[in-house]
Amino acid sequence: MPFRDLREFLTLLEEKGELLKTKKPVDVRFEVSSYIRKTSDQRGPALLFENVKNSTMPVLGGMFATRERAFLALETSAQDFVHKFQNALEHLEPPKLVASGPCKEVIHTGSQVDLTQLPIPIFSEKDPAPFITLGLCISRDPKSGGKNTSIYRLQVKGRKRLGIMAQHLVRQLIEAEAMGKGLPIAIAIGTDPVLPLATQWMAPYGTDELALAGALRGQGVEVVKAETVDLEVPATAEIVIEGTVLPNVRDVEGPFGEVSGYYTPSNAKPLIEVSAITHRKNPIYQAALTGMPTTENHILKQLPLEATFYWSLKKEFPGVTAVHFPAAGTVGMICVIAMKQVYECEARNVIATMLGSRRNKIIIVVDDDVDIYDMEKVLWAIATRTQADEDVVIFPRLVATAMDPSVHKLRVGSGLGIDATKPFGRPFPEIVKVPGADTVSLDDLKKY
Ligand SMILES: Cc1cc2nc3c(=O)[nH]c(=O)nc-3n(C[C@H](O)[C@H](O)[C@H](O)COP(=O)(O)O)c2cc1C
Ligand SMILES: [Mn+2]
Repeated sequence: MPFRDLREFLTLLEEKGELLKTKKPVDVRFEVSSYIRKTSDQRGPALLFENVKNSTMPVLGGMFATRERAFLALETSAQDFVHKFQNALEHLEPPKLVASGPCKEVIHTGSQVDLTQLPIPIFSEKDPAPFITLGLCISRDPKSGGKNTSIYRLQVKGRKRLGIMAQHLVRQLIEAEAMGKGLPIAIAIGTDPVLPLATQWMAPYGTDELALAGALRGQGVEVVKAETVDLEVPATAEIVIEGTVLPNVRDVEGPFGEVSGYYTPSNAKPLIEVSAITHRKNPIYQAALTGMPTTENHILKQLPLEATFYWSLKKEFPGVTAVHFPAAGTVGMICVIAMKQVYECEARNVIATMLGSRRNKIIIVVDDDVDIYDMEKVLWAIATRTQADEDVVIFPRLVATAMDPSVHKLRVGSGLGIDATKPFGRPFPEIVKVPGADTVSLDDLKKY
């Protein structure tokens, strides 16, 4: 059964010891983020702050900070999640319009609209303002009507103003501007946990990410009409912010502590004028930390990205058994691939294919006997199975990610491939094994 809302998922997390509720008074300026930082670094529980200074709303943070919690959200496992994504892609399930929902229990419009009433954290030292970091931004192409749902950071700029740094939504905005209009937007915060994960699928422009969410949950996402814009929003969201991205306005946004582990500089970005805030009774504000890996921002991206590349590589190279984008590589700058080589040099073809994609900075290919989710084992494979003169490939001058601070020119970088598979077709030493180590448990010893 899919989760109806965020609250059902929190109940599950609590049962599993994966949620820590606290009444410690906390400040939204750095204090909430300091605890999310701590639990992320310790792979600790999600945190629910029930006593936030100057606010009646609790703040949730760190919910997606571990892969295990993301698997719980998707009701899947480390073995099955790639299949779950593929199956969902083949059976998209559009949202279902319903008459009303809990997100309408309280409605603020006009002069009642005040973003500063929400307990939005200031996360990192150089962030100039509070940022909404887990808002699902829903919008529509003004020409085709095609919907888009994605997570974009939103900088609070006053009671009714938000800055936005967006991708697909900007294409829609440019269409709207050409028609002399603004772009209506609705931002859902605190939803069924499948929704944020679904938005991280690298869907082609024009694909409704909410339909993928519906397929992943096995039931269309229930949506209700927004109050002040012609859009539909998830019915069980904790909080919904409605507004318009203003046409032909760009305003300074940032800096912001980003997924690269560095601040990205301030820049001119679009501006949202907020027209309504609706919420459930006693709403929970959901925050997500972004910054030095690992954060929930990294985990949210990781699973959809791994599933996407697993299937695209698998088509060409059936020997590929797993794809991992480690958080340390910011989920994009390092990709580790496990495979059973069928032909000599096949790992190098995989490297060449990956260097031709947009995730092309450092590609490491290992044999399928290496646990690619354990970077110690990956380093061991590099140490013991590569010779630099034969197994390293450097490809100069490729499109780089905008998040790479080491480039000389923005978005121009180079690619590195490391073939850390064993020499093909030659005898190679056997791996040392301790009989029984896979099956014993230290709990056996506690019984005596
Ligand atoms: C917590 C979080 C925050 C994000 N913030 C931004 C952002 O501010 N701007 C952006 O362009 N992408 C951001 N992303 C990445 C996009 O959500 C992601 O690339 C998405 O697939 C893009 O969707 P789109 O292609 O529909 O634009 C963020 C992702 C997460 C998980
Ligand atoms: Mn999109």
